[in-house]
Amino acid sequence: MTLVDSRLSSDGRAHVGGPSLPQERRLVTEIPGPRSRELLARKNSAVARGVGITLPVFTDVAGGGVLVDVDGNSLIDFGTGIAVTGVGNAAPRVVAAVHEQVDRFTHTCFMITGYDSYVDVAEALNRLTPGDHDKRTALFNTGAEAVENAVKIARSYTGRPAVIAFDHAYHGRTNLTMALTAKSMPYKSGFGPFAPEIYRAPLSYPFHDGLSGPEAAKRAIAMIEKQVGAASTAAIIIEPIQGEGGFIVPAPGFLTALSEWATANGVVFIADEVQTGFARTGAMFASEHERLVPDLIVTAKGIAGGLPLSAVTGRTEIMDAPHVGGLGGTYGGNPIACAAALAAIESYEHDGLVARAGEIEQIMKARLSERQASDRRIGDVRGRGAMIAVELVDPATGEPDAALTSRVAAASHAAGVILLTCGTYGNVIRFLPPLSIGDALLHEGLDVVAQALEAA
Ligand code: PLZ
Repeated sequence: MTLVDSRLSSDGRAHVGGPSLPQERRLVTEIPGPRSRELLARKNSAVARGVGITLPVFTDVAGGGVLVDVDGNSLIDFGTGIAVTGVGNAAPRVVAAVHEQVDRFTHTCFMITGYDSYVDVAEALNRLTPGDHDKRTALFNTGAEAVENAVKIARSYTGRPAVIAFDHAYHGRTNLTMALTAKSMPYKSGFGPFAPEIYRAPLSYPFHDGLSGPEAAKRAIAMIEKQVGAASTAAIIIEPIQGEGGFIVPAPGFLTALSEWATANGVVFIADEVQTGFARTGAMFASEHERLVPDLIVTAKGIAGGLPLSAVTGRTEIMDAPHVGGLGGTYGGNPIACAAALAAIESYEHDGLVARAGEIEQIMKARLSERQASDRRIGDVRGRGAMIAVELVDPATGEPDAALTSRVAAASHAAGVILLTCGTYGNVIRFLPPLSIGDALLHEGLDVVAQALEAA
C-alpha cells in the first residue's frame, strides 16, 4: 500500500494554502496556462454552459490575498470569490476550526438535534448587528435563501403581500430573488414567470441622477405610495451599497428617509448586507455608516470565510412571527459552516479588520482619484472600505463604456490580477481585496490595473 499525503501533488510539491503561501504575483505561463486550458476543455464538456467562469484558471491552492493556479501562476486576488474570503483565503483560524469540527461531527440537521455552534453564531449576530433591541437569528445556506426567508418572515409578521425592491438591485437567482433582482441579462432572461407582488422603486444613484438623498427618497416613496400603497406593503428590501448593480453608494439621507417611512407605515425594512457585511465597508455592517437600524438584516458571503452559511437577524417580534417549523432546511446552519463563522467573526472583531478596511479605502481611493484627474474615462470613483469601484465612461459622450471595462479586466487577468466587473451597464470595475491583504500586494495589484487602463 502506498501512503499518499493528500497535500502533495504528483510533482511532490506541498500544496498548502493560507497566508504562509508567498504573497506575491508570479506568472510562469500565459493565463490561462496549459493545465488550466485542459481543465477548461473538460469543464466545457461536463458542466452546463449556464455556469460561466470569469477567469478560466483552475485553483491549486490559495492563501491570504493570492491564488495559485494548477500551472503554478500566483495571482493577486481582488475578487475574494465575490466578497467572501474577507479574512483571507484559507485563513488559519477558519481552517483550524473546520478541522476541529469535521473530526467531531459533520451534520445532524439542527431541526433534528441541536448543537452549540448554531446558537453561538446566532448570539454573535444578535450582538454585532446594528441596534440594541432584542433580536433573533435564523441560519440558512446561501444569500438568496436568506433573502427569501426574510421576505417570508416579513409577510408572516405584517400579513401583507407586496415587497419593494430597487433599480439595479441584486438579491439572488432563485425564483423569488430573481423577481427582486433588477437586471435581466444574465440573471432573469428566459427564466420567468417570476414571483408576484414585487415592485421596483427608483434608487439614489448620485453619479447618474444628481439628486440629494432626501430628494431621491421622496421620489421612491411617492412611487411606493401611488403604485403599491403602504397598507399592502410587507417590506422594503435594499442593499445599503449595491453590489452587482455597480457598487452604488446612495446619497446621504436616502436610506434613513426610507427606513423612517417604513417605520411610520408598519413596513419591515430589510437590509441585504450579503455583500457589504462583516467589515467589508470599513464598519462591521454598511448600515452603520448612516446609523441605520434595519428591522431585519440579511448576511452571507463574508460570514464564514468561504463556507456556505447565511442568516436573517432582526427584531424578535418580527423574527418570531412564523409558526414553529415554518423556517428551516436540511443544511441551514451546518456545523462546519458555523465553526468557520465563529472563527471568521473572531477574526473580524479581534484582528483589526474593520480598521484595515478603512486603510484599504484610503489607499485605493487616493490612487484611483489621482488617476481620475488625468483620465477622463474614469467617470466616478466610489465605494467604502475594501468595496471600491470605478465607473468607466466615454469621455466625449459620458455614456457607459462596457467594452473598455472588459478590456481592462481581461488585461488585468492576463497580468495576474483577479478583477471583477459589475454594474447594470457592465461598465464598473470593482475591487474586493481580502481585508487581510498587505500594502505591497495591494499596490502591486493597483499598478497592474493602472497599466491595463493605460494600454486599453
Ligand atoms: N444579495 C447583495 O450580492 C450575491 C452573486 C453573483 P448567494 N452576489 C453575487 C452571481 O452571479 O451569482 C448576493 C448579493 C446580495 C444576495 C446575493 C445572493 O447570494 O449566496 O449567491 O445566493
